[in-house]
Amino acid sequence: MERGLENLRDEVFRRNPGESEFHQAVTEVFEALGPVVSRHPEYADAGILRRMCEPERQIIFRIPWVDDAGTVQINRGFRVEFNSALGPYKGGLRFHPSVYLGIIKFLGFEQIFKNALTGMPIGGGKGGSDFDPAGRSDAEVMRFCQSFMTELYRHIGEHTDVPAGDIGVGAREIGYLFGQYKRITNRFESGVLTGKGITWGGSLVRPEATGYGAVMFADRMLRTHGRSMEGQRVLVSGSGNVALNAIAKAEQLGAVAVTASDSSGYVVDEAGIDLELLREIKEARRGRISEYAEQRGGTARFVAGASVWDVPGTVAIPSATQNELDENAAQTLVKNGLIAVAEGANMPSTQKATELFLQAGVLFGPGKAANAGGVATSALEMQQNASRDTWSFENTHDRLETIMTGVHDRCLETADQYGAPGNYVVGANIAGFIKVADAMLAQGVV
Ligand code: NDP
Ligand code: 2IT
Repeated sequence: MERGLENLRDEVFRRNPGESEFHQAVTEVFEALGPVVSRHPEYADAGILRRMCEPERQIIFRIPWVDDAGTVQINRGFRVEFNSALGPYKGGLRFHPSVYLGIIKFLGFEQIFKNALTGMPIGGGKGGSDFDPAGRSDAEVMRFCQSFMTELYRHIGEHTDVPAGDIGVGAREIGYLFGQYKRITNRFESGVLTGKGITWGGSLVRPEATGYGAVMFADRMLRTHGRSMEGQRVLVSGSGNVALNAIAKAEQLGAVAVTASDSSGYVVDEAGIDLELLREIKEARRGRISEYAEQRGGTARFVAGASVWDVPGTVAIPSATQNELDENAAQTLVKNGLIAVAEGANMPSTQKATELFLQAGVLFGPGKAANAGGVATSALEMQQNASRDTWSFENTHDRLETIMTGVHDRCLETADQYGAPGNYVVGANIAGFIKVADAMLAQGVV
């Protein structure tokens, strides 16, 4: 790493002790920026990167609520408004027991560059809570969401900060959050949240967009090498929003997706995942992945507590969570003939795993590029809300495809310009950084 960047990274580590995921996300960006700082001293002079690493605003709050047994529960809520150089803060909310400030800051930091890469007018932010929705009734989830929004509403708005979903936050939660926002403010302000239901301001294709986009990105990468998704054997991790829709798009493009997972283990289905069955179990019933193997019979088996990356495949779409794919897993995948990775999740590959993929010549699409289809379609939802319009599935899908192609090409061109041909990690980080940096330069020291 370049000397000035190393000093700055150390300063960021000192100012944000114990936030290992945030440190990891910052390190990845800094590793890529060497050629930029030497070519553009004006960025350092204006303190651009130092300002980028310090969120514009961080909100931490208490969320009291009463469970079905009548017991008072206390959770902690977060919203980190990281950077508004390109537009209102934009990024999801995560409800998971592992959430603390370091997770929200890593996600918010990634979001700045991801959102810039989409070409849409959106800044970067992220939020969430250590609330665990697993095993909670709908009524408990509703009371929790209402309490969460009772604080959050004063910080957000269609021109200020626009949250959406992430792990543990889907259509149900966005509905309860929107209802409470509307009640408190007495405004039907559709553009304040994205991922809404289709009859009250949501966009077609938003539910599918992240998984679809990640597979489109993989297809684009493969095409630069005269291949495509057709005929690929695809490994998907997770079985939530991103994973299910990655499996769907892989199948549409003529690939066979053979795996899915959750925190209890994975299933492998040699005949290809039966998406209808998996959706019924995971979406309709909020069940566990093991039930898939029980109900599918013959071709499928469930492996408890093991890594999905032990299964051989040619394309991997990690779609569960951060650091789910480590160096050992990467080694196994390469040995088994992997040719491409498109990260559906945020930072699913450890730094060592990423290096190993790049050294082995695996086509590697980092999350901030490959999973940008979700937030990009959120921006399309905001456009529809602002114009009080609703677009057809086909039109919105075409827009998503054009955006993903644009993200892909921008990464490749930038990697070329900065002496790292074919390296999407370098391309994504530099392209995202420059767009935000130039806007910050123009807007002065704020
Ligand atoms: P969901 O809550 O719908 O699904 C999450 C899936 O990942 C579940 O199968 C869950 O299993 C698994 N998972 C979560 N945490 C862990 C863990 N610590 N260990 C093992 N498995 C885990 O979330 P999404 O599909 O929306 O999000 C998945 C990833 O994609 C996240 O990294 C998110 O940040 C990223 N992402 C999401 C976008 C979106 O639009 N939703 C956009 C861009 C990125 P279990 O149920 O057992 O916990
Ligand atoms: O990580 C992400 O990009 C998301 N969870 C989606 C954010 C959004 O605002 O749609």
